[in-house]
This record gives sequence, structure tokens and C-alpha cells, in this order.
Amino acid sequence: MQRLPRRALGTALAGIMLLGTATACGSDEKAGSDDEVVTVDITVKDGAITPKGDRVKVAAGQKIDLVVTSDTAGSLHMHSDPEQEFPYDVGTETFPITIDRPGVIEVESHDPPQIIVQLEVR
Ligand SMILES: [Cu+2]
Repeated sequence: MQRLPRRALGTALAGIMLLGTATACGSDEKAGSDDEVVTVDITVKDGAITPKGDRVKVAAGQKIDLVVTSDTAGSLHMHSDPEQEFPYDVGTETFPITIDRPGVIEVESHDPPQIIVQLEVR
């Protein structure tokens, strides 16, 4: 007659332990800032480009999306090593880039001549 209650208690304890394990797993989420993508929005409209030389801080190796929305075709020029050019068309285009070395990298336009953003890489 005593065996039945003991089994019931064992089952109840096992159930609590399973619940504890599930909760621990569910709360194990990481938020790493270096894994985040930095988005730089660039607008070309009526011959004017914005931003006009803003500094954007990024980490070396961080993913950066240059998102260009333009009403005319043109190209961006990035003064990295090697230099890179990003031709864009009318509409919105995304250029994913990463910069491995610390320093200040300028993204500019040559027509009209203008520094758009300075990527401060640390
Ligand atoms: Cu240039």
C-alpha cells in the first residue's frame, strides 16, 4: 500500500526538473553588438546627396549596409584599400560591405563632389 504514493512523488519531481531545464534554455539568448548590421541610409534627390559627411562608428569586420535611394543613376566611391566603386541605378539598392582595418574611410560621390559619410572603424 505504501509503494503507490512514492511513485507518484517521483513522477512529480521529474516533471519539475524538466520544467526547470526548459526555462533555462529559453532564456539563453545572446545580444552581440558586433554581429549587428549597421545601416547607412543615403538619399540622392534633385542633385543633392544626404548625409553630408556624417561620422558613423563601426567595429572592424562589422557588417555595414550602404542603402542608396536615388532618383538618378550614379556611383559611390569608397576610399578603402583597395578603393571600391558602387554604381547604382534609380530606385533603392543595398551594398553590403565590411572594413577589416581600423581607420577613417570616406564614402563619397564624385558628381557632385561630396563626402557622404566617414566610417570610423575601430
Ligand atoms: Cu573618391
